[in-house]
Amino acid sequence: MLTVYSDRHRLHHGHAELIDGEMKPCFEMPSRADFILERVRETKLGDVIAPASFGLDPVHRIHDKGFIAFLASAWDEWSALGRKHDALPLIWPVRGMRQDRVPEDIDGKLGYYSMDAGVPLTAGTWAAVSDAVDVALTGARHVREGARGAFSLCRPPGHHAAADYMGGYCYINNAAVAAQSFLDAGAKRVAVLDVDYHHGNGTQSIFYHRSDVLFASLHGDPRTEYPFFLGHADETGAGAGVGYNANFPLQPGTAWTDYAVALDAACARVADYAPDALVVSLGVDTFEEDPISQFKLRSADYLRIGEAIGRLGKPTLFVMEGGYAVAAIGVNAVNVLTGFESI
Ligand code: SP5
Ligand code: ZN
Repeated sequence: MLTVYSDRHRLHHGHAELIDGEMKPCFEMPSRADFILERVRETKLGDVIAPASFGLDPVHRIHDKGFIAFLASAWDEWSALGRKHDALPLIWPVRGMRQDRVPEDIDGKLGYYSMDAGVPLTAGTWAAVSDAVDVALTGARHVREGARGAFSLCRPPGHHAAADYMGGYCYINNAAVAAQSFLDAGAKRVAVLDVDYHHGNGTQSIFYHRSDVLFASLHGDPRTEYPFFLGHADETGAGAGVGYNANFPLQPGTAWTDYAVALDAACARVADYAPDALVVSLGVDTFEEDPISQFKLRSADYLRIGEAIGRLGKPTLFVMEGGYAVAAIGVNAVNVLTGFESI
């Protein structure tokens, strides 16, 4: 299987995130991609290529233009004030506050265009996120041209980013932009299967009113897990999208036996939908040693996940999302891909 990778992910390296009341080094760090790439090479998964450039048109098919312009200029606006640390939001427009006016000040914009403070913006963030979406689009093009599967080694991840906000280490929703690119090239239906530990709130909200994308997600139950405010089982779509959103919230401590039951149910939903293409939001923060998660999957379980996805028999693009047990991230992510290829 082909891997698409850009070294420019490295330009995004946030210094700290707020966790348990402390500013701690970001769990989402450049070495994550290094370990995955190393494992891709070690296992001889296939060629590794650099992304092509697609420009912003495919990004604007999913994201608000004002939001993307904000991402592109935020660091300049921030650093022009003489600020040296990463840009972080500090206020959000919650219930009853105005959502219809975009502030002119950078502190206001950061809050307007974010859902949490887990998205540090640095001098290199825009270069990295704009390359990550090209990585996703290049993988999608390879699948469109006939590959059974491709791996877009995106960093930073994307599934918490919605049309007009960033959050949870995510800036541009790489998987959503890739899914839309299949539709724009003629696919009638695309499924997104999200196996990251956290609910893909961004992807869900982007496609919630649409029937041309099925979103199915397995994740920690939002009653007790981030992102808390989306991801419940009763969220089944709205308007034309009713019936095209499927959430499988799982309890803390979930290990393979229970996970496999939910995975089979999610895969059955994908199979019933009969998509022309499948995008997998591939997070491996379901691992038992993940530092911020509560599931108990083991490395061999990722082979089984890949096999289940392979049995769907669909042209499949894997888009990298989360996974913070850095030393094991390569083995776990590539196990999904080799499991897929073994079918
Ligand atoms: C792409 C992705 O996986 N994003 C995840 C963002 C999670 N951010 C909030 C993490 C809160 C963790 N709380 C657990 C603390 C353990 N001491
Ligand atoms: Zn995650």
